[in-house]
Amino acid sequence: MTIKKIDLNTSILANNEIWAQKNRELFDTHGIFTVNMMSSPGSGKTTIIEKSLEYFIPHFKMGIIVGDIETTEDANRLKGRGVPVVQINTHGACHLDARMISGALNSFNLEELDLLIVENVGNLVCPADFSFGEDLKVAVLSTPEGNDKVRKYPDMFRKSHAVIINKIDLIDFVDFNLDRVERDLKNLGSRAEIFPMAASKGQGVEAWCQWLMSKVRKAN
Ligand SMILES: Nc1nc2c(ncn2[C@@H]2O[C@H](COP(=O)(O)OP(=O)(O)OP(=O)(O)O)[C@@H](O)[C@H]2O)c(=O)[nH]1
Ligand SMILES: [Mg+2]
Repeated sequence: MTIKKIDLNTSILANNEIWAQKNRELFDTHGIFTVNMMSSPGSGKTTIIEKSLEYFIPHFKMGIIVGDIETTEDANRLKGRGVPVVQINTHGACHLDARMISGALNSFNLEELDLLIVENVGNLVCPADFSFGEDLKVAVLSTPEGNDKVRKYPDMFRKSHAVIINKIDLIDFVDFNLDRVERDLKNLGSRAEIFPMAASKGQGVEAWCQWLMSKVRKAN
């Protein structure tokens, strides 16, 4: 009997790419701009989305998908603002994949969407590998996580079009050096826009929102 060896990683990613392509076609057909927001657990993704809504809502018909292993806590925080929110629970998986997003899209009226923000599961590794057909990847790094993360988890940062440095209000209390992080990003060949932010205080939120809104407008 011959033994067939399957490269599981390659085959999983190739399958994800097929679903991502299907999503991409849907996004293009309906003119939907999509953002994949990624970070470690607790860096501030949901807070950033909460605070960004006031800037986006007057300009775009928005939708939000939030990914977590369990609970609907993030969706509960985001609902009630007139924006449809869908919570995906992965029940153990450490990232969202394109097929999950495809399933969640059934809960939206795609004709009614210009901007879809996806908050990925908190994890600095796997979400970077699983695109869902998005236009932009955004990485969030918060100051208490330490300034070695770009060097230790390069893939997510290398692939991201923007990096939000959140919890900048805590920078004097933690060992974090913004210049070092900017240098590390350059060393990776990153050309990401960098947005220092204190999302919970609303600081730096407008600059990031203006940047994203210009990207959405350029794409249309
Ligand atoms: N000091 C400070 N705290 C913040 C800031 N932004 C968010 N937080 C707090 O950080 C904690 C985590 O924020 P979340 O927005 O839930 O983080 P998240 O990335 O969505 O977390 P997961 O969905 O679990 O991965 C909350 O207690 C926030 O209030 C900030 O700029 N400064
Ligand atoms: Mg969250």
